[in-house]
Amino acid sequence: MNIWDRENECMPRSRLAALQLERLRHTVRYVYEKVPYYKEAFDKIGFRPQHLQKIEDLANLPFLTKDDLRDYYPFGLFAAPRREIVRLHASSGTTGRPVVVGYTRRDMENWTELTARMVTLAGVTSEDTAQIAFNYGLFTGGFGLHYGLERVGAAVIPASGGNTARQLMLIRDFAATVLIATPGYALYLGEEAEKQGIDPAHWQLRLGLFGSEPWSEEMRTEIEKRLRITATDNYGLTEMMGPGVSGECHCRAGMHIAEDHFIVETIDPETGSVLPPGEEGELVFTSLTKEAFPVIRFRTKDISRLYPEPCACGRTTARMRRISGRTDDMLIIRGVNVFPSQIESVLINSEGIAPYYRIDVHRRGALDELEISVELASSDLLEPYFQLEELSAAIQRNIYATLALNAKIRLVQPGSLERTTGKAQRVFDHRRRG
Ligand code: DLL
Repeated sequence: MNIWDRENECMPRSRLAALQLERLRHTVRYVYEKVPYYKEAFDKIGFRPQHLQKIEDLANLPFLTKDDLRDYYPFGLFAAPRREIVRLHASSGTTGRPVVVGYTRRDMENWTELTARMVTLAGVTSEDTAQIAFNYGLFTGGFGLHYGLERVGAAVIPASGGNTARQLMLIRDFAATVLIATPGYALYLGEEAEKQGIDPAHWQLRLGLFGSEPWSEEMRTEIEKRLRITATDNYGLTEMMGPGVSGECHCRAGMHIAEDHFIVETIDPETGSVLPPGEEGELVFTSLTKEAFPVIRFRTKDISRLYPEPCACGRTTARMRRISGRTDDMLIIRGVNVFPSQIESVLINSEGIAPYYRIDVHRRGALDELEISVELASSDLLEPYFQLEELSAAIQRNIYATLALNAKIRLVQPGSLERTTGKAQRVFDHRRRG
């Protein structure tokens, strides 16, 4: 088994903790000196960098939120001067200003190392040909993975996002062995291949590295079946650098976090208090080595849980469970907390429907209404009415069994729900204003 950086990925946890503390103390001093936002925030609570004596002291520091980042658009939180910045990226953001992040030369070097580590975790080697179907641009996915894959020695196909017919052609003609995409787009590629009568069994493709949006275990099985590959999960976010923050190894028992570069806490999203390891909560990240855009206690809104115990692969870095949803994706419907991923799991397990759906929530009078649009797998089913009735009743029963909620099920024609090449939007909450 290939480990990219044995020294840093397999060190005893006591040594890792010492390294984290040393780097954290440096980072706290660094931001206090270089970024007025942090100086002000620390001064407000009477905190001085020398007060940080142990890692747990981090819990005394204030959180950084996405709104804070937007307030300092574009460069207000940068710690390095312009002449040291060699790259800028930004997260698109669905509303308002994007979040802009910068990288020094050393940040770029670390990012490359961490994405190289992450693709090695998933099983990529210099023998592979890797097709990147993420957008190359301000989004971190394309460029981020590009450099890591190159460092590992894989042959990179920078296909970028979109143009599905060309993606399929490249996979076949350039004999790609690894596909890098969002899980939703990977599924769509499988669907298109089938439509065009292409059998992925004739491809060389063996491995997928998917991330950037939430997906379920059931979705993984579906992608593996359609594309005839092993599908792995990896996680990252622009604020922390992009992809390369964590990824699955061949054990596929959670994503290994690059803990020598980041400290992750899980907090109760309601109260903000730190939870013991193993409990589900919102992930909060602190960077330990970043120069241009260091970040202390960034609230991700992503829900997961940490596993600090060593993995069967030999790495000692803690793992995080797949993201079950985001705090801002969680719907409260008639008092019941609903994550779209729970609905996805039910749908993908149902026979006769395709793994595409759309969730709409309306308020009718005082009552919330949950409507789920689901695509039929094939148009053959459009014929017998009683079969459709039965199918939607079965889905409704299964949703009820999982969520204790009655949902209205709308069966729609194959191919009628929107496909995206990037991150998918599947939830539309019409109760929200603005
Ligand atoms: O999506 C970085 C990335 C690119 C990760 C390519 C992996 C692969 P942002 O656009 O800033 O950055 O979006 C970050 O996407 O807070 C999560 O909500 C979500 N996300 C990212 N990876 C996963 C994943 C990139 N594996 C936001 N599972 C994060 C679930 C994910 N959600």
